[in-house]
Amino acid sequence: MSQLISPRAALIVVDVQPDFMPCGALACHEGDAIVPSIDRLLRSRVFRHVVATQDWHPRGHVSFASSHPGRAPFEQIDLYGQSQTLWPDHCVQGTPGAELHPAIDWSPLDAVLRKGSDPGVDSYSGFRENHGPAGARPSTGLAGWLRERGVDEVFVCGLARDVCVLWTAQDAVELGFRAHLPWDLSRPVTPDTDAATRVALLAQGIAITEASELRRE
Ligand code: VGL
Ligand code: ZN
Repeated sequence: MSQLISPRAALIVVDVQPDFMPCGALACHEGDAIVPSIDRLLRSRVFRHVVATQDWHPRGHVSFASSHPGRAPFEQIDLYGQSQTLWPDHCVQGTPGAELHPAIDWSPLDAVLRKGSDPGVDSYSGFRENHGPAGARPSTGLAGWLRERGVDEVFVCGLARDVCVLWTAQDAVELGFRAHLPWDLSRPVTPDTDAATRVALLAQGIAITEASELRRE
């Protein structure tokens, strides 16, 4: 099956950064496997609009276990009345692990959206921060940026499939975009979440596709 990509569709490449590679600070299972395919997809110019997100935390970020004495990575804490996973220190602003992956030619990118830079709030989704002062999650501005360019449909790939890719695709749908997730262009932090991720995506009408199906209209 082949999927024709409309000029109103955008590719969102989420957090393809060295710290999410298998030897990185917050390793994704087989995270390096998607790097050549994403490079090929960008070179193919199948998408008229391409955005990358970049996880970009200050030192001492609230999501780091090291910021909570006595806590270990992958534990959960209560933060603003919601559960927050604590992570190893990762994607610290200005460090090599936080760069956009150097093995990808990023020149087709139209924009890079940095997220997670508020010291006290995590931001998994490219569209909205995880928590807001009065409940509502503050926008990053990405939805407006896409809409002003006429985009009505997004394809979300990158890392991690069970965290930032999932949250970005879910927010896309909630904010009125049609959303697709090319499965082979993402990898999870925790592989045994894959079945639950598929269920969550399909329940929200997010189409699961494969990179080989993407063709220019
Ligand atoms: C991510 C955990 C913490 C991701 C970012 O990119 O999926 N996961 N920060
Ligand atoms: Zn992060």
